[in-house]
Amino acid sequence: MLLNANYKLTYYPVDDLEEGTAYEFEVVAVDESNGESEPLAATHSTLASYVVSPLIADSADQKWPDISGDLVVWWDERNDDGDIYSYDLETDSLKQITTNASEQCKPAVSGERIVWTDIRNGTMDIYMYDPVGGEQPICTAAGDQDLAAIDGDIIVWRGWQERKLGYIYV
Ligand SMILES: [Ca+2]
Ligand SMILES: [Ca+2]
Repeated sequence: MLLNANYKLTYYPVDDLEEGTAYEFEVVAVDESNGESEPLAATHSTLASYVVSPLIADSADQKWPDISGDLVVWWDERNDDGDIYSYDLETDSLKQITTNASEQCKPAVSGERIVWTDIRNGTMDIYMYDPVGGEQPICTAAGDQDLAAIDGDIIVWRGWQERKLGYIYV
């Protein structure tokens, strides 16, 4: 996806989808450079038709999903204040990523690497899981760090105390 100063990425929540119903989704670029929202006709791209079906139907709360390839991750409250779970769409396998009793939340995934916000140490920190190295801390600095995102070998997050963004190469 190409983004520059004139464009921004916006997510529109989709409500009231009915299970078993097929929906078509469309990607539309909007030019707001003149203060108006004008769809750019040449950039319309219709995606495949999708049928809505639940991925996880557990009685506890699940939210903050993210996806990379076949791997879906989310925050899951079935055990404590929050754990990170993953679901591999190719192998149909559910996996509990974190087991710590405090809250892990707001996960993001890139490839097989999963990052999240973790409060096990008393402030918000950034942790990561990958199948080779297992669970490891990425940033446990004083103050709060959250909103981690990952793309390949680069992780970024928000540092509240530092009032700036942090990053690390893994
Ligand atoms: Ca937990
Ligand atoms: Ca911290």
